[in-house]
Amino acid sequence: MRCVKALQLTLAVVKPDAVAHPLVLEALHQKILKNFIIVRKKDLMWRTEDSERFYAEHAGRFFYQRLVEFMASGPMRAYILAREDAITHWRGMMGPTKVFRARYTSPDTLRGQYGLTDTRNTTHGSDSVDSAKREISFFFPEFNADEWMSREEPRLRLRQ
Ligand code: IDP
Repeated sequence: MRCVKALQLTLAVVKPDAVAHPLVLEALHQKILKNFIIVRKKDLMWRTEDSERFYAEHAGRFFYQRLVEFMASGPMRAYILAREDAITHWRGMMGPTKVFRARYTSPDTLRGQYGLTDTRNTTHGSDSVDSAKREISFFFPEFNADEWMSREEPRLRLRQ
């Protein structure tokens, strides 16, 4: 019997700058399909209040207002993704936060390839197990992660 590590869930968001460009959105979607099991997918748009709530930890930082307005400026696409080490894998695919750094040190990452500015940097990804749990509930309040882990995960893991 093959023995593989348990699948992990993470939240991935394609931000408004990338959703606005159909070819970029499609390229990101294809990369996601190749690397992850897509558990849920949703297109949505935030109100400013949603954006403020989601990024509350950054309140007071110089880029906060710009970030909050940008994230509520157009449609986004959110995914719940699964694979082994999904959190680290997606963060690695995204690349560094700052676009200059991404472009010069990690040109093959999503931000290195498609990022426009430090704010308009294509994607968001949870950075820990706790934040994945919280952020999945934020975007997909109807999704029951515990139930998915007990019912779907064992079946999907064996297919890997
Ligand atoms: P992350 O998205 O790589 O996890 P965080 O530090 O959590 O980075 O910042 C959240 C978001 O805030 C970033 O993705 C980016 O859109 C924005 N941001 C972070 N640092 C800066 C900055 O120095 N200038 C402008 N925007 C920033």
